[in-house]
Amino acid sequence: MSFETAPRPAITLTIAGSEATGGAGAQADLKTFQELGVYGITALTCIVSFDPKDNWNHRFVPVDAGVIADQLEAIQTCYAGSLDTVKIGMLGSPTTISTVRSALQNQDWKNVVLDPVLICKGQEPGHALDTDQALKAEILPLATFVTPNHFEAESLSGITITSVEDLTEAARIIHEISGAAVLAKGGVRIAGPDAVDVYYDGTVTEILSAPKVGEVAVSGAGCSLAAAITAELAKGATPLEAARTAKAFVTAGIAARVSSNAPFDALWQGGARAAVSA
Ligand code: PXL
Repeated sequence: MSFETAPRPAITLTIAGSEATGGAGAQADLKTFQELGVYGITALTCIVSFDPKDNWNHRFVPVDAGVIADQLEAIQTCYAGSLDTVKIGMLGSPTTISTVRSALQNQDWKNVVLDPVLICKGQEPGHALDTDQALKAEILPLATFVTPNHFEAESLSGITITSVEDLTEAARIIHEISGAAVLAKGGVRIAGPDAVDVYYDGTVTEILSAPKVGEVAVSGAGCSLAAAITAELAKGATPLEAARTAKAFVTAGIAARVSSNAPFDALWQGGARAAVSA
């Protein structure tokens, strides 16, 4: 076996939280990166442990800002010159947001994919308005691609979304605010047989649609979608190609979802592989 001939994988960083049960967060990102053939790296921002004694609500512990800065220093020094693509997931506090912003500004990036996690399932809307404001002010302007879900698209655009037309308008508004390519996700939240997402990059509008698999959101779908976009961009895909590939990856992962003793299923990143080899 020759080790020299193996092509070097694209180096891809996720700045994200740990979700202990493995469905969402950094775990979902790394599994997605591995499935799509990029070399995954993580800087952990927080640890989320669902509470089975409290309706599976989130217990959230931030990682100390200095420790986040240390991780990013190690990563950015280790891969200086070869790391140009980053995904940003749950940050969770204004302190974490400014720490991450400083590190992002230490280098140039080709792709900054922001999954604007404003709220986790089970949290009350408005729980962390200061965090939401900081994310919009400090991280959104650095993003080249942003993937808001229904709630986040309403929050970022300021409009109410009940139809695909509304979702398209929200994608346009979020593009105007950020300058980024936008994939606004309707998921199961817009009525109808299909899970519809809208892509908009300032020029192209594309409706990405796949039949809904059940009516309940699956844990890890948003993280995996943004991670798949990140992996594809790191490999050189255009934003639209990345969005299409990611939608197919997530649709297959939802079809192959994993159930547990929690009241929600988790996406299985191996679903797309199983679909190809079946
Ligand atoms: O799905 C959003 C999300 C992102 N990151 C972490 C999470 C969650 C939701 O549970 O726990 C760490």
